[in-house]
Amino acid sequence: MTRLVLVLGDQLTDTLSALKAADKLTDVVVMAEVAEEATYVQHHPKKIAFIFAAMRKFAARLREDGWDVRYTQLDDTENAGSIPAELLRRAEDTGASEVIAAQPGEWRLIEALEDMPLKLTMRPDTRFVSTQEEFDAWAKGRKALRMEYFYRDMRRKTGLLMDGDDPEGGKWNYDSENRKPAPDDIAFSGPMQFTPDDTVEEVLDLVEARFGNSFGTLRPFWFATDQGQARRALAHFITYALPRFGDFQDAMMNDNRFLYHALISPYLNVGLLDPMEVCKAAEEAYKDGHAPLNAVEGFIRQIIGWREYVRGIYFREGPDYPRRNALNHQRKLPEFFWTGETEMNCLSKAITQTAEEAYAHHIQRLMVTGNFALLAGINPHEVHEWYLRVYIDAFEWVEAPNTIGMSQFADGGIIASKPYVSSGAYINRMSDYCKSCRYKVNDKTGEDACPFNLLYWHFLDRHADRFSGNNRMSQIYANWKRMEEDRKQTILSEAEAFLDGLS
Ligand code: FAD
Ligand code: DLZ
Ligand code: SF4
Repeated sequence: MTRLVLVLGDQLTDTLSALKAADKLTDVVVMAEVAEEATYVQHHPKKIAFIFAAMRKFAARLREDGWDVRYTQLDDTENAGSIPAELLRRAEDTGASEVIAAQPGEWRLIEALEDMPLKLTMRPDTRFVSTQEEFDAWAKGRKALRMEYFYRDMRRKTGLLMDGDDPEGGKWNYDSENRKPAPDDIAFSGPMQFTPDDTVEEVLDLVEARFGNSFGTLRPFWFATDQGQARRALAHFITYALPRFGDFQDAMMNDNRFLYHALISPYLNVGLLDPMEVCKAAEEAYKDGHAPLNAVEGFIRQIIGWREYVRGIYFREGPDYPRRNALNHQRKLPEFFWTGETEMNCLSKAITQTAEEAYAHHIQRLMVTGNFALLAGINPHEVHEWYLRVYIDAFEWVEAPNTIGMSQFADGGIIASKPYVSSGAYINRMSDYCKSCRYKVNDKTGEDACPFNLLYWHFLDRHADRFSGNNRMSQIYANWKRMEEDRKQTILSEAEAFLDGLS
């Protein structure tokens, strides 16, 4: 009896558990470009183009491999508009009554599949280092779910950078060596870029016609869209950027959008690269003496540490996680998040880059846009939707814990032991943004004061009940307490005036 094998736009992997459980001779693969997935948030056009192009190429690859693939393009007249509706249509065509799927990366879609009037076999998504059972067992009974301890277990499990039972070099974590400020120039020309082939061009035309008015520019489009290209992009990063990845991991520059970052998150997240393949390539570079330990450990930690950890949190916490708002922040997202038109240079640069590239690196996301949204008290759900829309690598399982948890403290401290907030001083230390800003980063009050300086104290003051008892924040609160009352009032009233101006 024919069964339907669902392959979603972020499940483009030969070894997908759904494909492994199916029979090439009798089962039918279903892939569909559907309006519901393309519009549940108004994605960046580059993200839609990337996914559709990669889906079309993967479907061709499956066909070459002997699979019967029923592929629906967005403009097909029979397109039923959603994944469940497409499955029902294909079930009618083929007489199938059973669907095999690998677990989707979003509760919304898991629930939609479970509601279908077809028998569903949902297999775990095995494209990760850790299983959910492993993560839940690790988390059970712990007072605090700190990533660092989970990461050490993943190092032991994978054997990556291990010297017997001990971490390579004697330390688990070399983060303290990875905080160098922006250098004068960067000796890396950026990620490998690919000229669109016919498949990509066709998709770009479709996306331009259907989603051309969404936030963000579609062209130029240079992302890898198949496994071969993604592997070349990875090799390019390992050769030319990994050796300095660690040193400048947290730096930001006006005139360099990528620094030494890998830009492989879209490829990992849709399944064109495998996390262990990536980490082994990095480990190899260390063993060959090509890249230093601080760079390779830092890079591997992001993938087997943070990436796996946030996924574990997303599925452990449940479908309500993106709706959490522990700090009761209610302000609307300022309009400049959609235009980049603000005199705050750091925000203008990060947002303009996001519109043009569908990419910003971690510190831009966390300490510029995220920091501002948290300090200004923006509703975290609006912040979450913004991140889910604008980045090419954004899928809820990875985006929501980073935004709701790490960046906005809206989960009440499950991920972050203290809020990631800073004044302008941090941005000034790690970037050259402040040099060309209309505001003065050293001014704490007055017309030219950097808004981050004002909002920083405003945030701490309005959340003193929650955070003043936090050991890691006691020094900051002591400084605030010591400040003269007049000065405090000036800071708070100037911050209020700035916030009023936002709406
Ligand atoms: P590199 O800096 O070169 O790092 C290498 C790889 O490590 C990345 O490709 C990524 O797979 C992994 N990684 C690094 N940090 C994280 C992290 N915190 N969580 C998970 N994986 C990580 N990442 C996404 O993949 N999708 C998202 O939607 C996403 N949303 C984010 C939202 C916020 C508010 C913040 C603060 C971070 C978010 N991140 C997200 C994490 C991180 O910013 C991106 O993974 C990273 O910028 C991707 O670029 P890169 O490949 O150049 O990364
Ligand atoms: C993000 C996305 C988009 C834009 N379009 C599609 C699509 O048309 N068909 C599809 O199968 N998947 C798409 N995706 C990816 C899904 O939204 C993703 O599988 C879920 O959000 C779960 O991670
Ligand atoms: Fe950003 Fe303030 Fe620096 Fe301007 S002065 S770039 S607003 S941190």
